[in-house]
Parts: sequence; structure tokens; C-alpha cells
Amino acid sequence: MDHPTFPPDFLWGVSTSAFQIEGATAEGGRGPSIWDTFTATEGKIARGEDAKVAADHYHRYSEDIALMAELGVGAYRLSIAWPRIQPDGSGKPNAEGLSFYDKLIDEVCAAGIAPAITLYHWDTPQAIEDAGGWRSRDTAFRFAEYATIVGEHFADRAKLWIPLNEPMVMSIYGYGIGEYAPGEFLLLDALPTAHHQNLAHGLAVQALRAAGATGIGTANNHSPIWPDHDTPADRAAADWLDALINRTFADPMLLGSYPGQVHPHLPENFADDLATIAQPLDFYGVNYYEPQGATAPGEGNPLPFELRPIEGYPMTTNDSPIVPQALRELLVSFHERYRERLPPVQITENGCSFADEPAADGSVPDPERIEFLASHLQALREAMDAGVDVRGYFVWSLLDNFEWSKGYAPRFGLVHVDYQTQRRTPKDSFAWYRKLVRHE
Ligand code: GCO
Repeated sequence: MDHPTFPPDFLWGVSTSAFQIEGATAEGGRGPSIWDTFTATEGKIARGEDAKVAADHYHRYSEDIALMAELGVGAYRLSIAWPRIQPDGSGKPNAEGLSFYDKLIDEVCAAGIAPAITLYHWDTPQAIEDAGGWRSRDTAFRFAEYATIVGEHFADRAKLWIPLNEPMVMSIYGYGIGEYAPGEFLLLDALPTAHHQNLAHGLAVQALRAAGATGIGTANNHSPIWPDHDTPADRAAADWLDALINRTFADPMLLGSYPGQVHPHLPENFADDLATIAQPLDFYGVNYYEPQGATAPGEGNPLPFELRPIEGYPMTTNDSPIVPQALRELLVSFHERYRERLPPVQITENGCSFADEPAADGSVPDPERIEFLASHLQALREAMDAGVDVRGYFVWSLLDNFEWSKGYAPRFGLVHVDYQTQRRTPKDSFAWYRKLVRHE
């Protein structure tokens, strides 16, 4: 499968997150997170699965770094688990937690790979949640203290920094509809959690800069929103959904404002925080998976929109429609909306899940993933040709891992993980991506 060409200094990477691959949830002084609580709650995770072992990356990181070195990637996006650094979410750092990430990050650097550190990938320390979590403005300040500890410790080694991964998913899936931890069902009353995460983002950018960090950006999940029919009602619903999942996060960070639709649902004093949130960024990270559909709400629906499945496209096993051209549409729309306020873009996540069954000869054919990656890179190239300044691309994910409430069934890795034996097997897409990264 051919692929388009990219600039020689284009940054190729892979992404993972702590809770989804590390395991060792009770080792190294780590405290409990909301995801430990959520996975221990009956009925929340498919097949009752949990992440106590996951891909055992905590013990096997050397093997995984060797796989990245074999790929030849320029960067590795990992997340640092807040509950490993501050088991209760505040106070003195846990030396064992810092030591684990020192060893991991030093080995990544020794392999000639640049670390891209996400400070927070949803694993809120349970003690912070017990004190209100993202419903509480105070959490933004606890997060900034955590950012100072990690920034001061790793600023000498990290190439890129992402304060929070996908605050939209935490707000909507975690607090709005409860599909993810902490499992609240607040609907639009969840919007203060979006604002407090945006404030945490701004405070963390300030803390990282004070610690001497450079290369600071975001990793926001964005989707083009398509109205079900081209009618005023469906277009209004789509505009509301676009305001909620895209602009409630991008606008404060890039424009220093919120879309009007959400103002009534934000904390009263939100405007006081806009200057703090709109910190200048060195890059804007976009996680892209799929477009979303919206239609006018039916009778009795408390929301101003209804989600509408996008039909007529091939699907992944994670129920995502495969629509590469929507990535181009998204990036061009960002370029037009934010213009000179949009810093250089990194695609901090793009990937897909399929069954990825090992073949009799021990290989793991995954032609659908090769097609997915090639077609999305083609769309990315077209967005760049249309003027969007994209500097890098990170595949989600290096390894098969714990896919949140869906457990281990969705396999996103370039590398297959046998969860019984922890054996790693590079899939066919691994060799395909290796060739692309090495310009072979
Ligand atoms: C996300 C998260 C990842 C997911 C991936 C596949 O974007 O939702 O960053 O943790 O595992 O996107 O759904």
C-alpha cells in the first residue's frame, strides 16, 4: 500500500497512555485512581475486565522501547500517571513514581526517541475525585502543582508536552453520560468540568514554562459534525454539538472565548479565567478518529441535539466509521476558523481497532489498519497541501491495550499483545509503518 510523502523533518510517533498499558496498579507507591474504582464497579467494564495487569508495560517497558526503536519513530507519546507521582493527588512526590518514569524516559532517550509527555490521561487520583474532581475549581490548582513537579523533573528530556488528554471525553463521557470514570450523569451540568479542565490546562502551561519546558501543546479530540439532513433544525443541532465537543475546548485555548451556546452552563466567573486558559502554545495536538452526526432532538430530549450514527462507511470494531476525508475537512476548517491563532498542528492520535487474529504461521495480518493509516495520511497530506501546517503524526497505538469501558476486545496496536502470555507480535502494519517512517 503506497503512501504520500512528507517533509524530511516530519515527526513520526506512536501514542499510549499509562492506565491502558502499564498495569502494576498497586506497585511502586501508586495510589488509586478513578479508573481503578470504575473497573472495580460491577457492570462498568465489558466482561468485568480491569487494568491491573493490562500490557504489563510497567515491567516490560524495555521490550516495548526496543519495538519503537525497531520502528524508527522520532517520538513516543506516553502519559505519566498522576497517582504514581502524587498518590493522593497533592503534596510531596512519590520517589518510586518519579524513579519509574526516570528509567522509562531515559531509556526512550537512549534509543534516540524523543519523549512526548501527557501529564494526564484520565487517571485522576481517587482522593482528588473524592474532593470534587473536575467539578471543583480547586482541582485545577492541584493539577498545576502536579505539573510543576513533573515539569521540573523532566523538562530536560521531553520534546513535547500535553497537559491534558481529551478534556472533552472526560467531561462528556465521564461526567455527562457516565460511560467512563467517574461515572456521573450530569448531562449539560457537566460543563463546569470542561471549564475547570481548561483552567487546569492554562495553569499547567504556565507551570511547565516556569519549569523551563518547551514544546507545549494539547491533545484535543475533534470531529467534524455532520447534520443528518440539510435542514435548519438539523444544522442548529449540529452547530450545538460542534460547540460542545470542539469549540468548548479549542476556542478558550486559541481565541480566549467560549461559544455562546455553552455560556449559561459554565461557572458564573468563567470569563475571569479566559486569559489564563489562552496561554500561547507551541503546537495544537489533534486526536482524530471519526466524524459525528447530529439531528434535531426528539420530544422530551433534554439535550439540544441528538447523535446520529454516520452510515455508509466501513466500520472499525470500535464502532467508528472510517472516513479519512473528514480528517482533511476538520483540519481545513480549523485553519480557516483559527487562522494565525492556530499554532503548528501535531496529530497526537489517529488509529483504529480490528480483530487482528494471529495467523497459523504466527504473523498478525491487519490489512484494514494499513488501509486506514494510508488513507488518513493521504487526507493529512491533502490538508497540508491546502495550507495546514502539520508537523507530526502519532499512531494510536504502539500496543494493543485496555480500551476503557470496552476492555481488551478492541485492538488498536501496531503490535499484538497476547494478554495470557504478554507476548508481543508486530502486526503487518508495524512493518508498513516502519518503512514509511524510515523513508524506505
Ligand atoms: C481517546 C483516548 C485513547 C483511546 C483511543 C481509542 O482518544 O479516546 O486518547 O485512550 O484508547 O482514542 O478509542
